[in-house]
Amino acid sequence: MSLTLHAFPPSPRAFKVLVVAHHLGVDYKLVLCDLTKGDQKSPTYTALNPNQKMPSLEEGDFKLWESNAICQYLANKKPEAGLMPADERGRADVTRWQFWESTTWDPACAILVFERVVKRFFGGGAPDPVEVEKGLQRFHRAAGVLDGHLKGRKHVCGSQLTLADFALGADLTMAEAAQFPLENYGEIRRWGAMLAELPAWKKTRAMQAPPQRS
Ligand SMILES: N[C@@H](CCC(=O)N[C@@H](CS)C(=O)NCC(=O)O)C(=O)O
Repeated sequence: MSLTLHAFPPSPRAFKVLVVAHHLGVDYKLVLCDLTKGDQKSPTYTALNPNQKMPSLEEGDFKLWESNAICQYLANKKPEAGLMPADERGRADVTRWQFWESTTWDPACAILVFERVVKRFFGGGAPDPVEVEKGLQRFHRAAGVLDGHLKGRKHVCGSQLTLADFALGADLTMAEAAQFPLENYGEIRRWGAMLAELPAWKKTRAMQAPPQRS
């Protein structure tokens, strides 16, 4: 049965599911959900995902949205790759970091991405200094947690690469464009550099045309 990913590759949430598919070697068809054209609001797409947000997955009559759920679904197709550990505590650990990504890390990064990248990309005006300040505060709070956790660990969940690395690492694809203040977070920079060397990472990065600076 063929698997379709509806995604807008420049977005970190799309990057997350695409990089996992590439790392696992899962065959998929990409249907561009072009956010610049409002594809996410079309009646067809809304029937697939009533949130009118990408990414979404379709496989036969099965439809799934929420990027971390999609990543779990993909990982379960190739359990031998170990992106989702087999043991209960290992699974809980990965899931914990996926939840933390959705609730804490991504929302912090997203403020800076919106103010410094998305607004310019969509002609939405200059960054709002109040929002940028809020984004910086949240970023530092979250980055302090992640950086401290990564000390002494090669990957987020220890010695093995898991979905947690892909979930949390996806936002780093915006680090330069959104000027994430990473100077004092050497562990995040070390871990991000390791992720950037993965073949699947390079392949997915190549699909992420950088937003044009105006
Ligand atoms: N929690 C969702 C977030 C999805 C999301 O916010 N997608 C954004 C792209 S970065 C979107 O499609 N935005 C379109 C819109 O809000 O109109 C996930 O991880 O899948």
